Amino acid sequence: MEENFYEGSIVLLEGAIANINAKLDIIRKYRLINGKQDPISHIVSRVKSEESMKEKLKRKGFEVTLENALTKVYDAAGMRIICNYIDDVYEVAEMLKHYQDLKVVKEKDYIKNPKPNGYRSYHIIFELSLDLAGEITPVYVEIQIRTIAMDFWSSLEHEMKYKKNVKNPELIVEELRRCADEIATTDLNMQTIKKMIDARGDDE
Ligand code: 0O2
Repeated sequence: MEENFYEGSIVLLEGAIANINAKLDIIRKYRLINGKQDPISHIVSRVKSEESMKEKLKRKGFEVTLENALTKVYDAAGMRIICNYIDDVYEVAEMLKHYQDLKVVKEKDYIKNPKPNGYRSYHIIFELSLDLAGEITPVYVEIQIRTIAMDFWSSLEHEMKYKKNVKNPELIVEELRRCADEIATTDLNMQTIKKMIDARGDDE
């Protein structure tokens, strides 16, 4: 289905995701052989479905065209990097920013500035200069970096948003907001405990 809408550009979108996945794979392995901890728990990626892309283009007031999907909306290619700890989120963001072929187009820190509903995540839109045998082609990739807990929350909230005829929506929104705050506190506590464990190891 996606192939029809994105036409040949699907190769660029999938290629951009594969390129960034390969970069991360090398760093993760290199860190491990050098005795450093892996800041990433797991990575999920996708090319935005045709239906979801068309909906987003309309929502943002753009004409539904392939050109607009590739240049006006930046998440046709999307990756989600899930980390154990909050510090890891920022470390991964910095790691990616060091690549010369990745240019930051937009950055949003919804961890320091959560959305009113409680959504927390670190978003970066990169423009990847994809080298096609000397022909440099820019491709946008949206990378969302968040903790396991933030990701768990986000999945449930996303599920609610897209479900029709939900009973007690106000109560659910309020409960989700409460859980988001609890999760934020737990993330901070887990980070502190982790630091305490690592500091003890250094003394020995
Ligand atoms: P989907 O269906 O998940 O793909 P803007 O920069 O504001 O012009 P945009 O793209 O709305 O444009 O930026 P934003 O706010 O950074 O959101 C990008 C993506 O982050 C969304 O894509 C969601 O995947 C995720 N996101 C943002 N806010 C929320 C939220 O409140 N709850 C959840 N669960 N996810 C959120 P899409 O295409 O909107 O949605």
